[in-house]
Amino acid sequence: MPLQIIRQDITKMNVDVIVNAANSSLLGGGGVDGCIHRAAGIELLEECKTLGGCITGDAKITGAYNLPCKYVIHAVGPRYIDGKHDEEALLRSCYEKSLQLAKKNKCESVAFPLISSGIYGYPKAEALKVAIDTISGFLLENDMTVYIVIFDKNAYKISEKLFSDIEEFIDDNYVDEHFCMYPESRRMNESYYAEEKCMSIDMGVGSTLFDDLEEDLSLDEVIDQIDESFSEMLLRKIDEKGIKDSECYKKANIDRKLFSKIRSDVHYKPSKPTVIAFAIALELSLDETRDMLMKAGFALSHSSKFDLIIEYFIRKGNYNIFEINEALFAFDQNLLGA
Ligand code: AR6
Repeated sequence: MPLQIIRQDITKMNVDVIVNAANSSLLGGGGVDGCIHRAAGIELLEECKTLGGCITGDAKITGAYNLPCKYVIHAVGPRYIDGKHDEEALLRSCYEKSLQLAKKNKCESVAFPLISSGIYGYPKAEALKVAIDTISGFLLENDMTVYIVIFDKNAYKISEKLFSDIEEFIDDNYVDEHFCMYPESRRMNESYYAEEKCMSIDMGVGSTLFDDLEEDLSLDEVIDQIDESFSEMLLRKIDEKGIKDSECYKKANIDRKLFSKIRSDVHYKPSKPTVIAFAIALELSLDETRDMLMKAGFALSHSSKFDLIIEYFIRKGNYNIFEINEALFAFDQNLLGA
């Protein structure tokens, strides 16, 4: 998955390069800067002393010494004043300059902390948005695996409004499902039957699918009637939407190698998050998404928070995979992508 949000101590990341949220002296400090210098050892400070500092919004690269990565990029984020002092542009510039430096040094994987969101006071949700926007823009043009490392999960939240909307949607639908478990209430709830019918088609386990097959066919003949596979459906949808393969897998946050595998193997068995990632990239409706999931043997269920969050976004017509991943992360769910 090209962009991942994870919870980790950045000094433990096994990537080509980690990014430090430094200050313009580049001579160390508190927060993640302190952690990185402590873990790297004194040689890092010695090298930093030779760099002559760095201006806000810019970045410089050094070796990584005792850290498991190969390099450290020291980016200097802005101090947050009131949002009217170029803070956003300077923060974007930190990510852009760092990614360009990583690319120039042939790094294939990079881990970022949420620059400026600690001692420098940038509101965490906004800092995360800037990080996601800038990195995903870069990934549309470049192949790289980028991690946003969130140290203290409780310290950041997606917007309160989005969080409570999703929570409400989950609550309402969990309640429906629970309510419908009892026969008397099932009779009162017609929408449940609509859903249940749909689910049995989705799962491919009800009688519905097999009703279409003639009873006197041999097993070979039945197997000959095999439906379009997941891979075939994906390629067909890409053609129908008139988009390029690369546009599709990048929007799906799926890397090129995995996409090539799927393209070349008509019977490729994807994971559920991979199918959903493609459904989101192709902006499929809920029915089309269910159809694509069924091709890979999956369904969308109201008994799963993950599924409900996906359904929430599709119903809202919001197909921004990075925003969906932010929400999944906030609700402790697996993220979309490979
Ligand atoms: N791994 C990942 N993220 C971390 C870690 C860690 N080990 N430790 C902290 N964070 P900050 P800034 C998160 O304050 O706001 C220094 O003194 C932290 O939760 O490190 O850019 C420099 O020398 C927060 O979300 O950096 C500068 O003077 C994020 O990293 C100044 O602080 C950034 O917090 C820079 O302030």
